[in-house]
Amino acid sequence: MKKILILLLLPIFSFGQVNTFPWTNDFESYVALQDDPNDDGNWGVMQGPTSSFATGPSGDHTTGSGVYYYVESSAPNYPNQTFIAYTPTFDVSATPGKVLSFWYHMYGAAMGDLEVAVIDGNGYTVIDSIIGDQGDLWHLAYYPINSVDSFKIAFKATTGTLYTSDICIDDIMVSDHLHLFMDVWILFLQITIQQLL
Ligand SMILES: [Ca+2]
Ligand SMILES: [Ca+2]
Ligand SMILES: [Ca+2]
Repeated sequence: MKKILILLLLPIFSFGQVNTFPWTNDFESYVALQDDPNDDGNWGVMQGPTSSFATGPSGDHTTGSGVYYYVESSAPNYPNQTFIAYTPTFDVSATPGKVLSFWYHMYGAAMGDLEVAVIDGNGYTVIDSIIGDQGDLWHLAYYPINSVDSFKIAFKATTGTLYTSDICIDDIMVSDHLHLFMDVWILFLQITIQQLL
């Protein structure tokens, strides 16, 4: 009887589900996302510039000297090679509002694209495609998430036609609107103070 009970409870306490928010990954602890084994290669962690000229950031987004997550586009990783990474699964059944936010850096003349998708009970739903050269700076992306029970996020990077297509992300957060608002407000204050000094 005990064994049956444990088996029945297993799906409820599914291992690896995140249910405390905000959940963040700034990659400073080298915690990778989940790799898709059926694509063309793997995302990796990187500190400082990537190995090629005219692509990739000079540093991460968190501090400038920290760690970010990226797809290296140098040979043999172009053209049109696909790299998929997944977040953990988030149990949001008790969370009233959900927001995905992250920072991305997609600099390079031959830049490919970054598809962001939600995987939940309704399947795989693309929520954005960021396409082409975005300049040598980090950009904030944020999306409301409508999933009701649980979901995970897929980051699907596809390299472009040459090696100038490094695709990078940092400071991922799954949160409620309030935490995102606070983070953006703090960032705004930091930028304003830097400009005043
Ligand atoms: Ca892979
Ligand atoms: Ca970082
Ligand atoms: Ca490279």
